Parts: sequence; structure tokens; C-alpha cells
Amino acid sequence: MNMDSIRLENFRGAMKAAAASLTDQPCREITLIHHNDTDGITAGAILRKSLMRAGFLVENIPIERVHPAFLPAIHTPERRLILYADLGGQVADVISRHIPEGCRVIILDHHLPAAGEFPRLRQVNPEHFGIDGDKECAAAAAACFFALALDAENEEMAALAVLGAVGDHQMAEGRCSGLNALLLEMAVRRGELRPGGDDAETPYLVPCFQGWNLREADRLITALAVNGYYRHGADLALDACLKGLDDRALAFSVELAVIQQKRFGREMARIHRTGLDRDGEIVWTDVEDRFYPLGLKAIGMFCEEIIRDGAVGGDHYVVGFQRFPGENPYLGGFSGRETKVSFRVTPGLKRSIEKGEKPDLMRLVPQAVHQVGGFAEACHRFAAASTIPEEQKMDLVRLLAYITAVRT
Ligand SMILES: [Mn+2]
Repeated sequence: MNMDSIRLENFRGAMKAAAASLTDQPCREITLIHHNDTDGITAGAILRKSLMRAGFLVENIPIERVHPAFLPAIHTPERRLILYADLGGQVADVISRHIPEGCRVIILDHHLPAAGEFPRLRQVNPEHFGIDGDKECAAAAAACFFALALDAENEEMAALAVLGAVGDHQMAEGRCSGLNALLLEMAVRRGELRPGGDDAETPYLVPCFQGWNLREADRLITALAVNGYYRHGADLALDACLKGLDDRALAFSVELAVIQQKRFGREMARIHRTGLDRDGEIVWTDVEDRFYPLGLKAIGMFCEEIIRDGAVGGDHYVVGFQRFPGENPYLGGFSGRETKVSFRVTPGLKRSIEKGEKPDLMRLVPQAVHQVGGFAEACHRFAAASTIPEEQKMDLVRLLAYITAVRT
């Protein structure tokens, strides 16, 4: 056996053990907590269908992120079996502190997990098996391997797993690698995906999306589940994955596109009128709750639009605030006033960062956000996101302005 097949067999073995740890329970009700992007939604759909096939009653709770305030609402004593997908690995320690006695929790994530052992829960993560979670195994692929461990019949879900990989940018020019590639082959062999012509970017078609290619299907799921999150659009996205697209979902996605256009247009007009706020190298905007009901990814997209629009030139960090709605559509209300913060950089600043003249967002954001009592979520070099207490907005701006000024 070569290294690849050893890794694969070990991963399969861990999935078998995880599946058995659910099926050997007397309880037949399970809750799936999964991300609301395309990878998370397809993972949630695959797990839902395979667990229903195995005789479980399944509850799907799509979320934008694991917010500590959600955990008491998720981990009630009544929910005895909980499966996390496409998130949770990085906050396994916090999750483990909320698990009531006698409840079983499994995390199927593919993001680099937090170090440490958490005896109260079980994790299966490709990264623990030498499989690259960024390139070789989307969350939907991990979910599909879990489904295959439950029942070989679940091969039919390989096409959805490939859609998840596309959503997570793990397919390039029609090709995948690692576990994603195995599932792509499986779906093609079964005739559930087929080559879609000359366009290398969009070579495969999914039957349940009425012949749409994977990229179009990804855009549609994003419109429904990400933009439409606060109107239960994630439910429509799950339905589309499992039962096929219907007119209701299509009409909703159009409605959401119009809402986004209006909200962004109005905010951009405001910026053209009054200008952006500035402090040193930090340029910032606060949309408060004016993007509602759009999901919290909207502010990051809007920061990119500010840069595209040319509203800010030169070398600047672009910071956007969007208020966290106090009510989650699946978990109800929770206390605490918080703000989502997105960070982007102008093209000029990106060049300075690449030359090493300026700190990138990975170096800048986590420490600054911690200092004002918030937490960093996804931090990459040129894009980052975090959540901070509402009243710390100006402190964060001043701190960022100070740090970037000192570094120059
Ligand atoms: Mn993912």
C-alpha cells in the first residue's frame, strides 16, 4: 500500500468508528449543526439524507459561525446526538465545555483543528490523517465519507460532495485532488455528473439543479443560504440539494439579489455623499443594521465593492462594521450587542504587504480584535473577519490606526 491509500484507509476507519458511535445509540434523533455556505449546506444535505436512510429523525441547524452565545441554545439536554459539519474544529474546546452529561457530539470539520484532546467529543478531520483540508477534502467530501461508512448506497451523494468542493474553491479547471477527486470519479462513473463542454471552469452538470453547472448551482445556494439566511433561505437551499430546484427557491434567490442590490446601492450613495471615515491608514464604514435581512457575509462583499468602486485609493486597510442581529432564525434571541467586522486591503496596500512593508491582516487582526474583547474568525492575509462588542468599534479603529502608524 502506498502512503495515499494508508491515509485513506485510516480516514475511512475513523469514519466507520464515528458512524458506529451513533448507530449503536438507542437514541434515533440527531441534530446537524453546519455552515450555511455551499460546502456546509451540501454537507448538511448529505448527512441529512444518509442519517434519515439509517432511521434517524434529523434536525438541520445551519449557522453562519459557531458563536459562543449559541452554544447553550444548541447543547440542551434534549439534544442527545449532535453532529457538527464544516465548522467546530477550531472551537472544539469551547464546544466541549457545553456538552451535557450523556450527550454525544461528533465534529466533522476540514479546517485546521485546534490542538489538544477533548475527551467529551469525537472529531474526524482529514488534517489529522495527513490529508489537506484546504485542497483535498471539502466538508462535503468528509460528510460523504461518513455517509459511505453508514451505507454504500450513499454513493449517490457524491455529486453533492463535488458541489461542496466547488463552493470551497477546491476544484480548479474542472479537476479535483485527494478525496474530492475520488468522489468526482464516483459521481461521473454513476452518470450523476457529466462533462459540460469546452468551458474548463464549468465542466459538470448536476441533475438536481436542472442541468445547471456546478458554479451556477454554487451561486444559487449562496444567494439562498448566505444572503437569505435571516429569512430561512438555508432551508430552501437544503431542499434544492435534496429534492431539486423549485420555482419558490428561484423566485427567492431573485428577490434576495434585488435586496442586496438595493442595500448596497443605498449605502454606496451615502458614501459618495459623505465620504468614508478615515483614521491614519484605516478607512472604515459602519452599515449598522441597514443590510438586514442580508447575512453577515454581506459586509465583506461590500468592502470589496468599495474598493472596486474606487471610493478608496492609495494604501488603505478597509474596515466594515455590520451589526449582529440579536435573533437567530434557528436558535432564537440571545443577549449581548455585537458587531461583525470585515477587513480588506486596497490593491496598493496589497503590494506593500507583499513587499513586507506593511503588516498583513493575519498579523494585524487577531491581536487587535482580542485587545478590544472580540474574537477573530477567518483570518487570511488580505481578507479577515471578526466579531467585537458593539461599543468597541471606535476603540478598534483607533487601535488599528495606531498599530499601523507605529509599524511604518
Ligand atoms: Mn468548507
